[in-house]
Amino acid sequence: MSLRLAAVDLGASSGRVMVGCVGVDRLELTQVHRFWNGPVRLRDTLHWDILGLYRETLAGLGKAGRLDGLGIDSWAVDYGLLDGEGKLLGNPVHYRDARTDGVMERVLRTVPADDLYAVTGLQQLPFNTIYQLVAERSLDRAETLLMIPDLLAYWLTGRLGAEATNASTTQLYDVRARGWSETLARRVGVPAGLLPEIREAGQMIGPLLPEVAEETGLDPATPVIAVGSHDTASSVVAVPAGARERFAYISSGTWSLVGLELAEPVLTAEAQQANFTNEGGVDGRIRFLRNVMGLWILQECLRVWDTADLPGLLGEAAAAPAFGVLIDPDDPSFLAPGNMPRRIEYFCAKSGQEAPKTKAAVVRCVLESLALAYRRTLRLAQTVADREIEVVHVIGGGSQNELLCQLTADAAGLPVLAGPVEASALGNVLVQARALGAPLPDLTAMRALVRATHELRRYEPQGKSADWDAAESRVFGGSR
Ligand code: LFR
Repeated sequence: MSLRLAAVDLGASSGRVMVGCVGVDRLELTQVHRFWNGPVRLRDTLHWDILGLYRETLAGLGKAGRLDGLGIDSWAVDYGLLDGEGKLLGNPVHYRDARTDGVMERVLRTVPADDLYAVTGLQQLPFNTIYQLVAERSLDRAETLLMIPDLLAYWLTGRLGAEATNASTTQLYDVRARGWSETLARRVGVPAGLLPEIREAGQMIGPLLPEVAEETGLDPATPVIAVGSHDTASSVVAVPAGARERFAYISSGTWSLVGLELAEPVLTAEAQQANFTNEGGVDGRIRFLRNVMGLWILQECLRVWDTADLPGLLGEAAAAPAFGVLIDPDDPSFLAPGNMPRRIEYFCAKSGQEAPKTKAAVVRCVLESLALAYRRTLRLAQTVADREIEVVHVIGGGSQNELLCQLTADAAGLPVLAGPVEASALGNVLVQARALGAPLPDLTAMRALVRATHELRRYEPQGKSADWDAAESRVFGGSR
């Protein structure tokens, strides 16, 4: 028996509808529709184009053919607000928007960081939902908050709910009690009634609304299934790790999410100081990780240079001298969209380095700096969670970047296993398949299926660890 399942995966630059066929020894994905998903700047605000995405989702589902189920995942922290009649109050705002500038600092004056961490275990990022809500203008008219995948699921089914992995990224979710923290919500002025009931990945959301079935040509009984609706949670499902492997992962795309999978959150002062997050994973696992700025800096460079020739630039970057200019990719100046080559120049000026002179040198600088940030984060994860790492799985689009994978292995001093590329869509369909009765009892079985059906590429560490030590103290000094 083989199941046909659609994964709607809304990523940073594009959204896709993929059809997955899942059966015994079978896990195949086909992309049936791809569409643009960049932010829309309207006057001073960066928005989601949510209605356009809904339309494209329907168009993709219309091309999918017969389906046994469908699931939706997207990046975390962003949401839409509904009024009492279930109508959307404006276009959702993109997390890279400037409305949260300075908000985190303001909130922390009344709700101490220690209190927030003790309850939520979340890393401090200025765009966490909690800070977006404090900056929100429509809050007093809102009745319900829906994270983006839950909003689309609501439009497809009419059912409200909050999928747990994505809810866990809001900084309003109690990581140990596994539910909303109404106390925290109240402390920051968010009415607790705004937060809908939690649902777990694997739960049925509901069948399609008649108008959706009509527009897509799908059977109205097709179930929409809750998956790890935070894209990173779905990606981590598809880490092709063996049952007893002591692994770390880097979910590598626009962001690089670097960390470990744990059974329990680590809420120690050390974890908080290192700004590690304890996000909720599928099957109650904890994604103990840190956000590293990721390929975003490179993507923005390509946009500003108006070039699509990444392969050419990577070839030149591979041949460029090692350990030239280095940046801290997590410097806040790299967060908002903009002219990254110029921002790298500013960073260099600030840190007493000569700016890179060619595009290839910029690419080398970005990739080497990312590898350095991975090294530091992996080592911290290992110490703070007291776990040994023997292999690093790199999944997602960045697993295709051979230079970055090799630099990662070199910097970490560990073997890197690269692939699969389409990790979030794979994790999405795997969780659906299990919900529909496929013999995939646990994450180990799902991962074994990914491993059996996808080719992985192995990178062995090369070069001298001392060079990376020197580079690390050059960029980060003795600090964390
Ligand atoms: C990756 C991701 C990260 C999250 C960031 C913002 O796509 O979901 O996990 O921290 O985007 O939502």
